[in-house]
Amino acid sequence: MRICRFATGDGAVHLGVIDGRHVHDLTASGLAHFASWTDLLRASATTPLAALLTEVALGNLPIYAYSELDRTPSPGTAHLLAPVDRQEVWAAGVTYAWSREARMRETRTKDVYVRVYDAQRPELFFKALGEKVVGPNDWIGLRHDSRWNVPEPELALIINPSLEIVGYAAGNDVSSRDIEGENPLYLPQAKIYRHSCAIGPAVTVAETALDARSLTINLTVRRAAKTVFQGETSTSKIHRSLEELVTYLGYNNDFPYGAVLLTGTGIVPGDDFTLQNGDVVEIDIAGIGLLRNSVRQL
Ligand code: DO4
Ligand code: MG
Repeated sequence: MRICRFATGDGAVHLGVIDGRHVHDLTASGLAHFASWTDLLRASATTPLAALLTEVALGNLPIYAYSELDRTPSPGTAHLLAPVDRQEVWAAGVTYAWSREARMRETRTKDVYVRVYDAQRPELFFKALGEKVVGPNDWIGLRHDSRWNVPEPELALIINPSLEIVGYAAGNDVSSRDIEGENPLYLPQAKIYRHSCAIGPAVTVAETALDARSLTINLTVRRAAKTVFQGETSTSKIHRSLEELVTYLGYNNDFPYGAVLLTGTGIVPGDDFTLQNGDVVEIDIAGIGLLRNSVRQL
């Protein structure tokens, strides 16, 4: 069971449930919990998402072809949006051995990465305000002051205000490796800037998803129709439990609109690879969906 957020042709934002090649417009039902993504996440704190979705009579709702929504965002046309509105997006780091090895090569301060991988407390950092997250088919940006940029394909946990994991999506924690590598204190600049976070294409409801700890994640980067990078990992390689990451996120913190937590990258392209203007990045998580974004040099 998958839920998407989309813009209608007149610019309104609606929620929809994906049913094969079609999307039923949940917001058109007039039910208060389908008015916005925040409303739905809040409602899921008392009634499970799957129950909220089965209560609605889909046959009476306006219907869109998924292919009609799955296209480059442009004003005046209906298109998919990131499944995020007011939620803060946080990210975990160095949760896979591949990420730990890559950080140690790029940095002059190697021990911080070794220590955090095995420490009791995970690395968690703020990534984006919900309103700044880009969705499927939008562009992701490359900082003008960086020469070494990579996509980071990550399983995104969709969390409600009660800190329950209610869904999953694909996320891209786009990062500047040279800025982070110069000094770990530069991490926010390596991670947070215009169009540095993409999430989508939709949310798979947790109760109906496959086991989140055995999902295959594929990353493909295309350049002028050629594949210039392809890599694969599995969420089974995450060095911590998903619940542990969420528990630390929630310590002494409140998320009244819910939150998103990216769970770290398990795929890092070779050290001679950097994204370029015009590349296309695809993150495909089996059973969750394919997030495709073009790349733009800022
Ligand atoms: O430690 C810096 C960030 C690492 C990260 O974003 C990741 O492992 O995914
Ligand atoms: Mg990351």
